[in-house]
This record gives sequence, C-alpha cells and structure tokens, in this order.
Amino acid sequence: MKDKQMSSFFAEQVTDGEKVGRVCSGTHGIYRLTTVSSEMLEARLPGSFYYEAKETRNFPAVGDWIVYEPLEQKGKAIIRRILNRKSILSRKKAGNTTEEQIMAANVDIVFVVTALTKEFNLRRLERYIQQVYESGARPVIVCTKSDLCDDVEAKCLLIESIAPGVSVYAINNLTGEGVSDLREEISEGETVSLIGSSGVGKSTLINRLLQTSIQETKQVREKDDRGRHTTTHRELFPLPDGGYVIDTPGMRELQLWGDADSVNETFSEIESLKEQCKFRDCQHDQEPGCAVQKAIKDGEIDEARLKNYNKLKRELVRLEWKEKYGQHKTNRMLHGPNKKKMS
Ligand SMILES: Nc1nc2c(ncn2[C@@H]2O[C@H](COP(=O)(O)OP(=O)(O)OP(=O)(O)O)[C@@H](O)[C@H]2O)c(=O)[nH]1
Ligand SMILES: [Mg+2]
Ligand SMILES: [Zn+2]
Repeated sequence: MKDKQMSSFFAEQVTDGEKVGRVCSGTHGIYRLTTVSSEMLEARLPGSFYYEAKETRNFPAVGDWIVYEPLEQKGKAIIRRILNRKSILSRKKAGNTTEEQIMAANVDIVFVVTALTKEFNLRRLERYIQQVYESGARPVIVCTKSDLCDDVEAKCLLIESIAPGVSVYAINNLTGEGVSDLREEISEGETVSLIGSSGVGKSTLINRLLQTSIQETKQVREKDDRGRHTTTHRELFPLPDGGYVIDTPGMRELQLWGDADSVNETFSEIESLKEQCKFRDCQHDQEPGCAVQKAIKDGEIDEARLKNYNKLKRELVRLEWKEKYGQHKTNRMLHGPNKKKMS
C-alpha cells in the first residue's frame, strides 16, 4: 500500500503487499507511526535490530518512511526496515563527543525561525542556515513576532544581506498575518522542519499551519523563561492541505556536523570574492591584495561575517579530524596538513 503523499523516491523502494508508515515520534524504543489510512500505530523494533545496528543513523528517526508488519494486538506493529533517506538533519551531540544526533529525516525545507525581538542575532542565523545546507534541505527564514518590532523591513533586509538567495518572511503568529504566504513554500508531499531557539514561536506557528492547537505553547509572557523548553521532543504532523511539518524543541547548543565545503554555500559572496584575492591560499587576514579585506573596508561585507565564516571553517575542520583520528590527535591539526582545505 502506498501513500499519495509518498514521493516516487520512496514508493520505488517498496514491493506490493508491503505496508508503509512514517515515523511521527520515537522515544524509549517506542515509535508512533502514521499510515496511509491516517491510522496511528505504536511500533517497536525487533530485538535482533539492537544487535545489528551500529550507529545512530541505523535507527529510525522522526520523518523516516518505514515498512512495518501489524501485530495481532490492535494498533501495534513491528518495524521491518527503514527506506533509504532523501536527506538527514543532524548535529553533533552536546558535550565533548563526536557522536551524531539525528533531528529529522527526509526533510525538504527547513524553516529557520527567529523572533524579531532581543532574540534576533545574525550570527546565529548564519549558523542555522549553514546547518540546513549541510542536511541537503532548503532553508527559508521565518521572523516571528512582527507585532513586537518597529523596523520589520530593515531587519528583513539585514537578513537578506547575510543569506543570499534565501526567502525571508515576517509573520505575526497571534493574528496569522503572513502565514498564508509562508504556507505556499510547502508543496504537496513536502516535509518542513522548524529549527530555532526556545520561545521564538515554532509550536505556535505549527498550530497555525495545522489549524488546531495540537502543540503546547508557552502561555506566559516570556521574560525569565530562558532555557525552559515547552516542546520536549520531535514530532511529525501531516498538514491539512498536504505535506508534513516537524516540530522540534528549541536548540540550546548548536554544533555543526558535516564537511567544511558546505560553509561555502552559506557564505557564497565571500567565496566568490576570494577568487580575486592575490594569493590562492589567502586567509583574508593581513595578506596584501586580499579582495575580502577590501570589501570589508568598502563596507560591502561586515567584518563580523568574515569572523563567523573563519570560525565555522575551523570548527568543521576540527570535527572532521576528531572523527577521523580521535580525540588525542586533534591538536595536530592546528599546524598541520589540513591547511590547504582551509583556503
Ligand atoms: N507577540 C507575539 N508572541 C508570539 C508570537 N509567536 C509566538 N508567540 C508567543 O511566544 C511564546 C512562545 O511560543 P512557542 O510557540 O511555545 O515557542 P517554541 O519556539 O515552540 O518554544 P520551545 O518549544 O520551547 O522550543 C508563546 O507565549 C507564544 O504565544 C508572535 O508572532 N507574536
Ligand atoms: Mg515548541
Ligand atoms: Zn583574501
């Protein structure tokens, strides 16, 4: 059985007679699945799975399409296999580890959500966009709480300047202003995931998109709510007019996971400028004939943006090395062979 919301990419991986579902949530080994007939099932993995699965990536994630077998007990099922994924949104687990944490699978679009309040931070937005590009999804920037800001236009222009080619929307979740335009970014069968700090209004926006109040939102005026998360786990919901949306808890720590080359997409204007630098391995620091430094002097690029660019590159190179050679050798990279990758 196939879901009309399931793209051919997934349909082709299924043979007739197999039952397909999609993972809505997964906690403590219990997965909630939505099926073709919009039935909700509670599924588990077979015991053997836990011996065979080596990495986090082998386990089902929210957004995965899976093949299941119904159990005799009504509403229960066993997960047989995970269909190949189209994309994967992941980050490094918090703390001193190189372990990966998967946030969602098969995401087409990521709404990077920021509030037009004190929350607003261009450097953080850059990092979020970076992370989205790494996943293979398309970023869209959503500025919430437009009702609490007197220079919405100016803020949006600022964002456009740091995110070339990315659409920016300003919305008011309380009245719904701007939400229908945003809705048009999601086509039939597409999956959108939301990322952003706690309290920016991700769940409130999801309720708007679902036209219900399914997701719990913070009821109090935010003042002292820093670090308190209303949403505590990831969850996928089918949208009323087609498509899916995934709510996530606000992120406290954003760590990158991926390869250094994808920084280039986020910072495309720096990348294209550096072609004009006099030296091929220019670090855009004190080198003569540096086109990037010139653009900073001319006020075309913000110095903070170059700093963030360099920092992201260093961080990704460090992660790559840590993953390859383990903890004890990481200091070698500081003066080592990766230098050509940094240019
Ligand atoms: N004034 C105003 N308040 C908003 C808007 N959007 C959301 N809020 C309020 O902001 C608070 C936090 O919203 P949530 O939707 O719970 O935030 P969240 O991003 O889901 O937070 P976590 O689940 O903790 O990650 C709630 O009190 C909302 O009513 C908006 O556009 N304008
Ligand atoms: Mg929430
Ligand atoms: Zn340079």
